[in-house]
Amino acid sequence: MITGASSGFGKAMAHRFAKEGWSIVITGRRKKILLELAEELTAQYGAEVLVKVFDVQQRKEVFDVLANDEKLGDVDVVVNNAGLALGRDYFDEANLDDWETMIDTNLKGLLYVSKAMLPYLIKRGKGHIINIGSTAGKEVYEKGNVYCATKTSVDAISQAMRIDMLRHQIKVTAIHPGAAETEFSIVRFKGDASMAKTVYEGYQPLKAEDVADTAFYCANLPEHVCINSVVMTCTSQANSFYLLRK
Ligand code: NDP
Ligand code: 8X3
Repeated sequence: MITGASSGFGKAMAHRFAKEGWSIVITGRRKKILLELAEELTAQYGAEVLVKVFDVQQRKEVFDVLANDEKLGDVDVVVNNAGLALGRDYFDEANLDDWETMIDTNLKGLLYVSKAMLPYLIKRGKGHIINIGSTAGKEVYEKGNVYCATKTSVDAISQAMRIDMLRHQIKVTAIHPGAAETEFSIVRFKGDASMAKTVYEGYQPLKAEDVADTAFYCANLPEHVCINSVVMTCTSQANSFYLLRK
């Protein structure tokens, strides 16, 4: 099951897993896009695809859609990918609503989805949670304040989950990508596509497919192997601070 499958990393993961014969559950808020994607995946790969539409911020909605659904009983891997940045502003100038949306989506949404899905994995005594963090959770940068805080939290929660899930033998992996060209910056800059484009100028950023490949690799290791954490950047980026533009 992949959250945020209507775009970017999640969509690329849906393609990667479906192509390799996995049955998948794709989720997000944009129903039309998800239904079209499901059709495409079935037509292209013959994949079995279930669509679940919900907003990860809405606690009741998440549990209403995900809990007690026998169709979700055999989910092996949950990828907590849905997330966003909103704005790039100094702390004192940033918008409180943006902050709340990032916290509610990137942190609380991940907690709700995990809590709703874990009973299925625990019942089967195996499974895998893959959380998408960010290099923004590894080094905090100027005007990144609350986005960086949510991704630092994803890192901490992933470590905590791995410890608490040990007794259930459930794997927890955190993948922390650097700059990747998806809808991410268009969302961050609230539809300003030219501003978003400048983020990726002068270098080759990661592609969504690169992150999908990594998630696929982590999800396909032998039962006794768990990749705990991956930090991945394009070759032109070393970390949040160092990016080589030509
Ligand atoms: P995109 O904007 O392309 O995709 C984001 C996905 O998240 C969409 O499918 C969107 O679906 C979903 N989403 C957002 N808010 C909600 C919500 N409230 N409820 C349900 N789904 C939601 O961005 P990316 O693919 O780049 O981002 C995916 C993840 O990767 C995010 O967590 C992001 O923070 C992280 N990341 C991104 C990097 C980048 O440079 N691109 C680098 C490092 C990490 P819908 O709108 O249909 O709800
Ligand atoms: C997204 C990468 O560098 O915009 O998490 O924070 S960055």
